[in-house]
Amino acid sequence: MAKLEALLIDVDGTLADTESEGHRKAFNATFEKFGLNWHWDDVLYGELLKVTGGKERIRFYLDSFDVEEIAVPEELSGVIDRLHQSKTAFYKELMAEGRIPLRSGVHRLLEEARESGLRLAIVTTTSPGNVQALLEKGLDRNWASWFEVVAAGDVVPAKKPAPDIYHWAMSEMGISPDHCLVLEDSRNGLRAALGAGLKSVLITVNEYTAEEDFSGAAMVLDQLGDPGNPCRAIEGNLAGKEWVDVALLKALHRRSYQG
Ligand code: XBP
Ligand code: MG
Repeated sequence: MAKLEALLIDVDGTLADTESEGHRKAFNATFEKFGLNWHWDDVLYGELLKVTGGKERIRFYLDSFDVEEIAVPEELSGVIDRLHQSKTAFYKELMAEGRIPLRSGVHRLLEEARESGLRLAIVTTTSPGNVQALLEKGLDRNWASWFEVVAAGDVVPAKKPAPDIYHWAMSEMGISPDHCLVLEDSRNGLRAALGAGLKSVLITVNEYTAEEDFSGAAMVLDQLGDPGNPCRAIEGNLAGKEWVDVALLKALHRRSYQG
């Protein structure tokens, strides 16, 4: 039976609740800067989050809602790219203010995982610069040394729920799915992981994903938890545990691959 060797970790919604107060605000600041009468409120943004990738999300919005044409078809990609570059700049400014902390248990579990010798990788749809902006505040300036691989954004042609980004990360690490456990927050992330042959996926839901279908996940929790701030099992049995630690991850991984 394969041993747990690596954690493959999603970013937005998993490491931190970045979507509403981070990405969504950065998109709205960009629309205002470009003089567009678009505004993504929380409810609309929850719908738009069904599409991963900021550029893809803008195009989905254009295709799905009756909004003013912003460019002729042959120029649309270039305009979307410029909007997204501006959005990413705004997002980095918001992250630099350090107002979006890591979710409960994230820092503790990552430290424990490193100390126990587990290999760590970031596997995210967001842009690489956004990972740095979040983690140099949330962890420390040496945040990159915590992770063997940072698989992010456009490094693959198809974003989650496509499995590409998980395949890419495992290929870079030279590791097979049965030695890995995934931390995710969304059905898109779960589908991407399962599609890449990763059978051990721990979900921590958030405001946008709490009602999604997580069939196939090893366990679904409200958060990773900390001593004094217990997590709650939505699907699965914590057997009295009040926070996620490496021992629990190893038990989940064993159960996922016991067959
Ligand atoms: C979440 C996403 C990203 C962010 C926006 O990624 O889908 O698109 O919403 O970031 P994950 P960008 O949950 O995989 O971390 O605008 O840089 O795409
Ligand atoms: Mg996510």
